[in-house]
Order: sequence, then structure tokens, then C-alpha cells
Amino acid sequence: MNTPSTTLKIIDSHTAGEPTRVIIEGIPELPSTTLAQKRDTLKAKHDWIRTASLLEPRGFPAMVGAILTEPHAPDCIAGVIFFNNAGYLGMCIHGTIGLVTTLQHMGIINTGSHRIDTPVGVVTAHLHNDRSVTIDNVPSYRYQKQLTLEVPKYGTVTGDIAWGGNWFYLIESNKKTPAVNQNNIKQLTEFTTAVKNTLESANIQGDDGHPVDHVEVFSPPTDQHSDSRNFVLCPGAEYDRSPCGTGTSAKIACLHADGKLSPGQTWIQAGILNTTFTGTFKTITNQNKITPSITGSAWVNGTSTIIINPEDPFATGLTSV
Ligand code: PYC
Repeated sequence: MNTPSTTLKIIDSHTAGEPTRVIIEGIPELPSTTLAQKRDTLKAKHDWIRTASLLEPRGFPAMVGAILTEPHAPDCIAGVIFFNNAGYLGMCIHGTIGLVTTLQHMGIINTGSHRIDTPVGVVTAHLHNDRSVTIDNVPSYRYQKQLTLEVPKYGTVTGDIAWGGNWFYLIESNKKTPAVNQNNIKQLTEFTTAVKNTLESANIQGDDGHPVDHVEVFSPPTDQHSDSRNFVLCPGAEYDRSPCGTGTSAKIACLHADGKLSPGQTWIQAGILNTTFTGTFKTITNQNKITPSITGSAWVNGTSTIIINPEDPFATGLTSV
């Protein structure tokens, strides 16, 4: 692909510590199709947008990107496609909270409810007076209970497989897993990467044929302000700095399936930085699925213009490191 000579306008934010870089201008025209088809076009023809905006020297591996685009589904305020250092994400709740806060910063929306089109379906965002945002996520469910893996160096690991807008393998911490705290980020990353590699070699997939590519470890809470603390490994080998909204949705689906959480009850999920998301859910009649609602807050912390100069040897990012 020839590198285009262009600029991209971006607004940065973080949600509970996890960054979101929203590209608000400079995207080539995308066909007016579903968001899943738009994502496939981006992947096939314009992947340079992802690499230029997220990878070094402009970004860093943990950054999550979002392309603001026209919605396809009716009555939506915007369409969004999320991506990270490794590829494209189904849904991303911290990113949607970041997007909503960004749209408010741009003066496009006010408090109230707004529908947003994503590659995995329409989600509704409620922007509250206290600037927190609640996302009504896509239907979520547990697909497999207690799947056991033999993980090299770590032995037998057991976890549930659940969908919360991405596919997750959810492990309860125990004596064999590194303790879920900030001092153990390296050990937790190594452990969850070994689990993810085992899932990959065993070709473990969700019921839609997609790989189970996020791994979560849960531990009891470390204070009275939350119900649990987690560590979440995302595809691309980076950990989520936030409690991970899609991961919290998957967790709530498992708690409900085990009879441990009832519709309307809240679940406060702390992440590795001890920031929190509050989740609750409704059941869906005649289906084994729930609709989770996840609440959190984001802060806009930068605006800039990315310059893509075809003469720059790293105009589209350092793809080899
Ligand atoms: O909040 O859903 C989330 C998320 C997914 C990946 C990173 N954050």
C-alpha cells in the first residue's frame, strides 16, 4: 500500500485509567454498510489508520483507538469501530464511555440517552448529570462452564467462557495464580499470556467461531468499595488499565448463570488500578442471555493532529516492534 499524505484529527481520553484515542476527522470515505462491513473494509484497505494512530512513535501498545463514523442502524447518534495494537475489537465499553465523553466535549451531545452503532450491534449510552456514563451493552452470556486447560509451566487451570461483546476466559484466582495486585502485573501478564497461548493452540472458540482472545483473573475485593478485583489481558498482550466493561459484562453473565446475582442487583468491579465500573443487568425473556449495563467515567486529556508524511519511514507506525 502507498502511504497517503494526510492528517487525522484525534481526541484522547482515559476511562478509569484505560486510554481511548478517537479519530474524529481524516478517515477515507467508508461504504455505507453495516459497522461490521465497515470494519472489514478498514481492515482490508486502511489498516494504516490503526497502526499510524496507535503504534509507536505516536502511540503506545496499551492504547485503544476508535474511529467515529456514520451509523448504519437507524436512530443512532454515531457509529464506532474499536481497535488496538493487534487488530479490531468487537465492542469496547471503556472506549464507548470515552467516546461519549468525547462527543460531549465536542458539543455533539448533551446529557440523556444516545444509541451508538458498533460492529457487534447497537448499544445505548446514558450520559448523566454527574458526567458518568452508563452503557447498555449487547446481550451477554456464559457459553461454557469450567473448561479445564493444561497450561505449560502453570498446570491445570479452570475457567468459564463467556461473551460480553468480546470473548473471555474467566479464572477465579487461587493459590497457583499470581495475586491480583499492581505489584504482580508482570507475573499476571505472563500467566494470562500462557493461558491465552493454550486457548489458541487448543483452538478454543466461542459459539460464533471467534477465538477466545481475552483472559480475566478475578480475586476477592481488596476494600469495601467493590465486589471483586480483576486483571484482564487483551489481544496484543496488553492488560486493561480499567476494570474492562465487556469483561465485567461476561463476569455478570457467569454470576447470573451460577445463581449468584439477580436482575437489578449491582456488581462493582475494580480493575488492577483499583478504579471501578458498576454493573447491573436485566434478563432477556426466553433466552439464556442478559443485557448488562455498565457505568463509569472518562476524562478528555488531549487533542491533536496526526501528520502522515509519505517520506517519513515510520509514517504508519512502528509495525515491527
Ligand atoms: O472496556 O470493554 C472494555 C475493553 C475491552 C478492551 C479494553 N477495554
